Amino acid sequence: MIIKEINIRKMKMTMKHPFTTSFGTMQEKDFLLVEAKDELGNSGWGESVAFHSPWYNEETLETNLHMIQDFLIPLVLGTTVGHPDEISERFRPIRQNNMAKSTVEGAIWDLYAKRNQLTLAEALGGKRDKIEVGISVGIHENVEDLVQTVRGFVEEGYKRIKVKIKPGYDVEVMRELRNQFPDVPLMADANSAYTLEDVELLKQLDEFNLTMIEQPLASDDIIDHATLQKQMTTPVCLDESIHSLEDTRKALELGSTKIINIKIGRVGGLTEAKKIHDYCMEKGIPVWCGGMLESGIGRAHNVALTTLPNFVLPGDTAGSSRYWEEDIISPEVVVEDGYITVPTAYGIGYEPNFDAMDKFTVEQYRYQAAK
Ligand code: OSB
Ligand code: MG
Repeated sequence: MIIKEINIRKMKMTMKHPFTTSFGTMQEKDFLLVEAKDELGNSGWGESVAFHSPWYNEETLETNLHMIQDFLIPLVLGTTVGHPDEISERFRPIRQNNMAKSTVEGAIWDLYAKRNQLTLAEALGGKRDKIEVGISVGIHENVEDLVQTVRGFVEEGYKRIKVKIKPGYDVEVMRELRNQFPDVPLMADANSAYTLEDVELLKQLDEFNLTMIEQPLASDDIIDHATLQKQMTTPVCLDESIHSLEDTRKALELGSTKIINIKIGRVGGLTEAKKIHDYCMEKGIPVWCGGMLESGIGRAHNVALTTLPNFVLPGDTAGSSRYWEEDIISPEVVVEDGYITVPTAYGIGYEPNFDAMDKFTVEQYRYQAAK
């Protein structure tokens, strides 16, 4: 297929509820969408998961826009693509900027699947027709409010509850949740809020039978996590520290992690995500799909990826209505009894809802291949 046109939309949406992590609170969601079109008029969509400011990783919406416009589009526009796996190879000379790369690559995966009359899940080799869903719960003002929020999600049927923790809001919070919900799969995500000085504190979490603790230590660390894992029985799961298959291999060799959170954007796209999945499967390491508070476009990519067989733990892929009054896809992503039914329409399987999309679009850019 020939990449004939690329469109970028800068989006501004407001989440239904503020979301608080150890870094701060977010409610405005500014992000990019990329649409890629082929010579037959097929169209594929990708979403950048970079945030407005660089608290999760170094990328932002604006650095992504720069990378996409000035470096990535010139590598694909007007060229022939046989298979989307070629894209990450083509982007290899450009260092890092994984979320920017993933946006363009994701649009081309969707385009490829549609052109070949496959669902994105099928194009990736996924087999499941429904996926298990967990939910990530932000830091609350007080534990009573948190318990109430969690109770609501447990009653809705979410298969696993993840709560954000930070120093001063950790052991007692998890103790109370475990008391209230003795049988619910629970986990904690620190978003890098601790150091090895906190080992004694973190070890206290072992009592609560957590499925895992996610990224307790520095966002660029795989050494200290190995030291920590040796002293804790709760499995450590890496999120921020993993950018590639190579990072995964090294972290597993060091014993820094027992579970991997795969985020498509963080690892530079679906091709790399699938490589990490396959490697972990070979090594007997479970993986799950993380979330970045995506709109429906990014969410649809997450759903498709989760159909691969080693996604054996519920992901942070909650339904559209958890985040948005109105999502930008039709139908929206719906969770029923803790499951999302994988769509059967070609590509990402959900149509862009242009009325909604236009409402939330603040800038648009169009690039067409020279004839
Ligand atoms: O660490 O997994 C994370 C949200 C924003 C940035 C980082 C993270 C998160 C979440 C929420 O935990 C995941 C979601 O619901 O999309
Ligand atoms: Mg995380």
